[in-house]
Amino acid sequence: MGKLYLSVFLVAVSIFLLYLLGAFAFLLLSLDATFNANLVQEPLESMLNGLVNTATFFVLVFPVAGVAILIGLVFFSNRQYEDQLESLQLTKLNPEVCVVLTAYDDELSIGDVVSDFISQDNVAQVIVVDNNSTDATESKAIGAGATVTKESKQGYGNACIKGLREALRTNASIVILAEGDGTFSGSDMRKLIPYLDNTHMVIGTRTMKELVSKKSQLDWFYLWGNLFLAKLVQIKFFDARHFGRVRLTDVGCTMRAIRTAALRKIIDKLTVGGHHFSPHMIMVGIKQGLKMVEVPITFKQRIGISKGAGKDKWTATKVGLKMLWHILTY
Ligand SMILES: Nc1nc2c(ncn2[C@@H]2O[C@H](COP(=O)(O)OP(=O)(O)O)[C@@H](O)[C@H]2O)c(=O)[nH]1
Ligand SMILES: [Mg+2]
Repeated sequence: MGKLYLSVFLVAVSIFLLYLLGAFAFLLLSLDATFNANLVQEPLESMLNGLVNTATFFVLVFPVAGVAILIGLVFFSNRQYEDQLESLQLTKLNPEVCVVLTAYDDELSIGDVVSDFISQDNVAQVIVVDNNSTDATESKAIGAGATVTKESKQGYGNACIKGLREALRTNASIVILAEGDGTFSGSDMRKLIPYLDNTHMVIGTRTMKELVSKKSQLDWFYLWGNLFLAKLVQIKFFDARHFGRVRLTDVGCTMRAIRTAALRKIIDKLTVGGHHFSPHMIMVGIKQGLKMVEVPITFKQRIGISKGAGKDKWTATKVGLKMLWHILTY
């Protein structure tokens, strides 16, 4: 069904683009015709008139066809629509939370980040995944009260998967995933967790101007790139009524909350070890039928040196292209 939606949607988008092209041509030709009205010879004038008529056809017929298709899509989607709102309320009032933090040579930040997350309500354990750090990441994390687990397979995704697996061995009913680089705030857990009452996973989005530090790595390049990829995921899992089964604006935000039971359902299907893990986890979740929403969270300046997309524009482009390919082929 997803494929059908996608095809129909792509046809509708193509029609709309053709319409824009037609409208543009119409505009150009009308201007041209007016401008040249007194100068041109008759044959040229009649040719222009013919073109203007063709353009009028484009302008009138395509929007009507486009709107008709979209109405049909929404109608069809409405008929397929089942009530999504079901209460998934957590059984316990104060559910136990396990926090997973990724870390790769993050000695400058990891201590403070662990202290920040560990001091939040209901946090039973903070697990730091040390991905072959050569600095004092491990000792700083332990010093601040975290449990450190090692992942020898290099890569951001490998680190995330290892941490999520470890979290499943605890008694927690909620798992929070975040980075140990100081960009995320423990207090944002309070923004994510309430939505787990009605969903299985809550993904952070770092796109709100009011919540993102100007000194953070998110300049226009990252924001627009993320937005583009996020909309692509949305289109891939299209739903005409809500414009996608999940509304997304960010595909690179590590911070997210997931119910342990839902995590158990997807853990063996998480296979991406690289930096394109974030959209991978979202798509695996959607495919497995997890309900999810995106919620705005804060994003601060990174402490220490970025080894991922935040390193430079070239690295960001490479990560973006990997994400693009993965989204298209998943
Ligand atoms: N780049 C990278 N990051 C890793 C790796 N293993 C774990 N990480 C952690 O994954 C997170 C993302 O990396 P980071 O350097 O912050 O990239 P950025 O968020 O794109 O700037 C950080 O918490 C890293 O410490 C790895 O092999 N490569
Ligand atoms: Mg980071």
